[in-house]
Amino acid sequence: MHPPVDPDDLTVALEKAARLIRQANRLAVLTGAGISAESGLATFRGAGGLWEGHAVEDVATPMAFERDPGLVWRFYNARRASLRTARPNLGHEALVRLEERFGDGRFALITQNVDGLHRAAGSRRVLELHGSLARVRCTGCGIIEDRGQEELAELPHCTPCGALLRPDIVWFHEMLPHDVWTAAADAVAKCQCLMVVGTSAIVYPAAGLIAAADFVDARVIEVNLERTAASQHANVHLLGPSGQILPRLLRML
Ligand code: BV8
Ligand code: ZN
Repeated sequence: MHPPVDPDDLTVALEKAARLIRQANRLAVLTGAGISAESGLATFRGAGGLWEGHAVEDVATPMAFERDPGLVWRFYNARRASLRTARPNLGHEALVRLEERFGDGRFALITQNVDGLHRAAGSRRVLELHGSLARVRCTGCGIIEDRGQEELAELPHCTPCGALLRPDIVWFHEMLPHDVWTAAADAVAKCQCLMVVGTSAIVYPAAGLIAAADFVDARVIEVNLERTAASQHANVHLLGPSGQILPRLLRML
């Protein structure tokens, strides 16, 4: 159970967070699986980090795909299927309003999530550090296709070249897409405020963006149900579900 939150403490913290955001010329936001929890999507550590008894870190790797592509595709096809009923929640929508408020060039939405819900909510520019469940990549010719929510075969193959397709997702032990990572690191280096929403801040290099914000003296706001590895860098901790916290914070700006 989460510690009871004193409503007065939360109001004070929200007022401080709203002040930090108003004072920022550039705002960056880093999201994790927690922002999609209220859309009904499982988080990674929430289920003890397990899927069908497998640690995610053991399924989401190139070695697992090499060893048993059918198991890995079962994992991803199950998550693709859960997207068909998932809708963006009020937390995603609040970040769309925030992007509109700051305008291009002064706002960066960086996500570790692969569920596409930020784009579905209407966020115009989303830096997807870990790829996307909607996209597949050919292990032969390298072609990348957006297959949306289409149901894929158990072992999907490339039409042009016949090779096995893989999810266009960054697995553990894999490098993040260079252009996306560079844009994210640059946005954090230039921001005056970083809001960290719904992440346990365990996975690197994404989690490293939080210390990087601290390093450039940006103010850090954390939105989470509990304290995390990010909390040591946070100037303000907004304890509660992001689907409730973010719309309330937006109304105070
Ligand atoms: C790299 C795609 C190096 C997959 C993901 C040992 C061995 C091997 C590697 C490593 C190692 N030690 C460290 C590493 C590096 C490794 C890593 O960081 N491992 C971790 C586990 C320690 N990182 C990598 O491997 C990265 N690559 O390092 O390459 C390299 C170097 C040179 C040359 C070649 C390679 C690649 C990392 C990317 C992995 N892919 N995703 C998929 O999705 O299937 S990461 C995966 O975890 C997801 O993207 C997810 O987003 C991410 C982080 O998890 P969170 O989003 O934080 O989710 P979590 O469940 O943990 O937390 C949810 C939070 O929300 C909680 O705090 C909860 O309280 C909160 N919450 C819940 N509900 C709500 C809420 N908050 C608010 N409101 C709510 N309603
Ligand atoms: Zn191909």
